[in-house]
Amino acid sequence: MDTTNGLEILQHNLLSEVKAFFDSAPPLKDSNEVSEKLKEFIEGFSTSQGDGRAERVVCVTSGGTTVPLEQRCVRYIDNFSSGHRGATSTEYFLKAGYAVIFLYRRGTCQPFCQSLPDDPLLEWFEPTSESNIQVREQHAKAVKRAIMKHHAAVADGRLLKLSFTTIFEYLQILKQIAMETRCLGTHAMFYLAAAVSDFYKPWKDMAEHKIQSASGPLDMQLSQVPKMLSVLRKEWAPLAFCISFKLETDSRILLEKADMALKKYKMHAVVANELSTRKEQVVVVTGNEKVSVRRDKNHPGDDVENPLINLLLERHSTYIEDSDI
Ligand code: 9Z3
Repeated sequence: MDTTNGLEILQHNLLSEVKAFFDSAPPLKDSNEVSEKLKEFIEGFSTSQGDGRAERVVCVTSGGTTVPLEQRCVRYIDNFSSGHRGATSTEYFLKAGYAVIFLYRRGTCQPFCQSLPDDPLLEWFEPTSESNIQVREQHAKAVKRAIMKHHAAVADGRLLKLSFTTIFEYLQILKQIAMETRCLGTHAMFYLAAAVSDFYKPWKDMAEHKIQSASGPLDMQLSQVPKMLSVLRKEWAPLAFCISFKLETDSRILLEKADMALKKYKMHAVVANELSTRKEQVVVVTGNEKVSVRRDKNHPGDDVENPLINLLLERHSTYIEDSDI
């Protein structure tokens, strides 16, 4: 078997696995609505804005996917991701003039909510009369700021939020986004910060009802989730600028694994982060550099996402310029 032939077979196998994944996944409940929202959102950015160029649109994925263990799901496998990275990055992308499709796990961090009070929601407010309420004075500034910024981004048509819970929903919506943003060519970016399950139980092999404990210890085999990053790059959005994340808990293997992911999935950049230091420091790995990016500790409240997004914006600009030649 020569190398070209070998690669073709691998690619063919991957595409069959991907097809099997989507064919057997439970259909997305609001697929048409998602599609309509995407079309409407992207319409304004794909056409000429004076200079005949598309505007820049980034899809930020955020939070972790769940893996249901039963069709009428009682139990599922989850992961730690809080969605902080995705939500904070969204704010910086918006600030830089990008339009953002924020694909997030329900219940995880949202853009502009970082400085909101930790108190339970109902304790932010107090009644002023029988029928009126107001935000408590100590929270008023933070709440007003968050609401105004969020409202401005959505009302300007620059922020579209789509939610997922399961691995099935996540990949189906990601595919829809990729297909809809193809018209933006190199001006589209994928910033894949969501923590995506590597293993899953195919829908057709899943128990319909709650797994019974009376049957003794549970021995369950999980299948590997097909490597969608490859498919995203090659099939769904071949011109988009794609950034994936590599997470490890062992810093000794992190950069090597990020390098492997860069080459294997043909990403434009891989952001390497270690679980315990992920809010302080990341390393951006590209074909010819490894740039360490740190949070500026001299500026309280500054996040590592600030310098990270600045660096990626520059790389995206270079990518667009180089592709225009
Ligand atoms: C990341 O590495 C993100 O930076 C974090 C952010 C999930 C660590 P938080 O949501 O954390 O702010 O709490 N995301 C990607 C993780 C991932 O699943 N990567 C896959 C891999 O490592 C490739 S898609 O194999």
